[in-house]
Amino acid sequence: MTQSLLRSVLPPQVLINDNEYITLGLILVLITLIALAASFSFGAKKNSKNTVLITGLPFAGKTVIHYLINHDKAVETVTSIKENEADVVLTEGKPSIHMVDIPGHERLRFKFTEFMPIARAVVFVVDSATVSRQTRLLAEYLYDILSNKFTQEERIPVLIACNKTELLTAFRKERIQTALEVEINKLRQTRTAALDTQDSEGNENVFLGFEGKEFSFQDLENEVEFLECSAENKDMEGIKDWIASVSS
Ligand SMILES: Nc1nc2c(ncn2[C@@H]2O[C@H](COP(=O)(O)OP(=O)(O)O)[C@@H](O)[C@H]2O)c(=O)[nH]1
Ligand SMILES: [Mg+2]
Repeated sequence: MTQSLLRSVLPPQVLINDNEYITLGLILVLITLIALAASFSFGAKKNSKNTVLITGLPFAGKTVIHYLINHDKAVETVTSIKENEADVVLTEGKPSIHMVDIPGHERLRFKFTEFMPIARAVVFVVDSATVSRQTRLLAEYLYDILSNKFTQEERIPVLIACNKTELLTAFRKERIQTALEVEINKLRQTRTAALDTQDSEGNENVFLGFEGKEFSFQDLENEVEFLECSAENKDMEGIKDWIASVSS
């Protein structure tokens, strides 16, 4: 059966030693080698993931931060409906980093999930002056990022950039951290109590932190760091250093 099939598809000149079995064997070896080579190059690609996502609620300052890092100048911004992307070399002689500014509008927020497979790190920008009014929304968005399959499996580091610190009404990062921990602690109960164990994006509903213990960012397996910055004062060194440190 195999013999006649091979003979019918292959011209006689291709048959090695005029033997279908040797020919078939060699074809299989060749396919295996190609598959191995492909999986190796895929592995290399995975290790060299260089995309950093800039996420956060609308008006947090994502687009200004994106432009400051990529062009060293502030820009007038409009409510973004599409993600801005750019490549930037943060450390001389090091490979460039691909930065994506994900729009924070409710309808578009889940865009970040499309980029998670290629994400090296996530920067979550917070407006330090409006935290008390947005704690719930912030915690919900952050919960989605932290419980994302890729964040969990690949321990993607997350920087919480507390922006607009030059405003007198801005909360310090410690206060923002505590407010978010308290809110995520509440969210954990409702999310895991839901009968449906999958969210709208098909991600498993994950319990963040340890059961029976108040939620703390320290209990997560991936690194979560808090940092203060002000795009208004063009103070971006902390964010740049953090991105460079998790990308090398
Ligand atoms: N006071 C102050 N305003 C800022 C700062 N960063 C951004 N903004 C302003 O916040 C608004 C929203 O910024 P934008 O980058 O468009 O936010 P996005 O929606 O997260 O992309 C704009 O008016 C910015 O000028 C900051 O550090 N301090
Ligand atoms: Mg924007």
